[in-house]
Amino acid sequence: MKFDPVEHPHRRYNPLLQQWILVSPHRTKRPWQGKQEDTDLSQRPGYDPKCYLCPRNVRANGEVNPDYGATYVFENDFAALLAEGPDDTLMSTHNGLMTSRPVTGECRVICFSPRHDLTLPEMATDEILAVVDLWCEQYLELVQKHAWVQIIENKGAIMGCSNPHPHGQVWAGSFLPTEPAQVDKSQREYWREQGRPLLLDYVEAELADGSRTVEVNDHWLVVIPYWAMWPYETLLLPRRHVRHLGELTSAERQSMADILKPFLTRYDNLFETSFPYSMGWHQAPGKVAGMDDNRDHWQLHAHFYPPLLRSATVKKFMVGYEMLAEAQRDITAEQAAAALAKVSATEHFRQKQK
Ligand code: H2U
Repeated sequence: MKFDPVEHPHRRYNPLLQQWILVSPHRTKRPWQGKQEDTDLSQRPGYDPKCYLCPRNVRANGEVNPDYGATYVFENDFAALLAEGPDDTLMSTHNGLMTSRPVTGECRVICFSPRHDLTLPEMATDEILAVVDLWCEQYLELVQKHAWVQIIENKGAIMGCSNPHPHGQVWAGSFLPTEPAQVDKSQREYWREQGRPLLLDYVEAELADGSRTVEVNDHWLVVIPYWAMWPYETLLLPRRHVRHLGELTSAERQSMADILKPFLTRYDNLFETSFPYSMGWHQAPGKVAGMDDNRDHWQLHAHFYPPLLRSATVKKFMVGYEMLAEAQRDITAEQAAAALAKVSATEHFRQKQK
C-alpha cells in the first residue's frame, strides 16, 4: 500500500524533545458530542476598575499600579519561585526513590498594554514592538542571575488565564527545567554531529518546502512544526543563527512585531474567536551548575500551543492515550497550515464585525 499522510495513521519524530507523536488524520471524520467550550465574544471596556492589571488600580496585596502608558512589569505577588531559600543540596533517600532539592528564583507579571480590551493582534505594530523590547530587556536582565528565564503568555480562560487584561509572565530560576534541559541536549547533540544549529537547518528545510509555512518575512518564519502536537501549534523562528533575544538587532525586533501581527490575526480569524494559547520563548540558558558556558548550539524560538481543534468551542483533549502512551493529533500539520493560510492576515474579525 502506498503511504498517504492524509489517510494513513503514522508517527512523526520531534527532534527537539526526541519524542514521537501519533498522527491519525482519518479521525477528524468522527462525530463530536462531547464538551463544548464557552466563547466570550463580548467587547471588554478599555478600562476595568476591578482589574488588578489596569493602570491606577489596587492589586491583591494592596499595591497601586502606576498610570503606565505602554508596558508595565511588577514582581508577581504570588510568585512560584522565591529569591531566598536554603542552599542547593540534593536530598535523596530510599535508593534515590525519594529525591528533592531546593530551588530559588523570581517571577514577574508583564502587562502588554494599559488597554484592558486589547490582545496582541489587536494592538498596533509599534505597541507590539514595545512588548518585544520588554521581552528582550527582561531576558537580558534576568539571565545574569538565573539559569533559566522562561517568558510566557497564557491567553484565554480555557488556558487557565485568570484575567483577560493582555499580559504575560516571566519565571526565572536557579535550575534548568525538564523541557529546556531536553531541548539543550538535543541541540547540543545535533551541533556536535552536524556543526550547525538544529533549528537553523530546520528553518531552511521549511523555507524550501513551504507546505507548513504560516507567515514569513525577511527575518522570521512561522510554521506548523512537522511534529506538532497541538492542532494549530506553531514555531516562531529567526532565519539566522540567534542564540537568545538579547542578540536581536533593532531591525529584527521590528520585524518580529511585523510578523506577530498578521500571524496572530490569522489565529483569531480561524474560528472568529480570540484564539487561546500558551506561548513561550526557548533560548540560551544562563550559568547552569555542572554545564559548560558554550551556548552556540542554541537557536532562539517561540512555541505557541493553542488547544482549539474544530471550532471556537471544541478543543483537543490531551487525555487517555496521550497521557498514558503518546501524544496524538487528528489533522496533519500541512492541513493546519492550509487552514490558517485561507483566513485573512490583515483584517481582524472584530474589525469586520464593526
Ligand atoms: P495569569 O492570569 O496567567 O494567571 O497571570 C496573572 C498573574 O498575576 C498570576 O500569576 C498575578 C498572579 O499571581 N497577580 C499578582 O501578582 N497580583 C495581583 O494582584 C493579582 C494577580
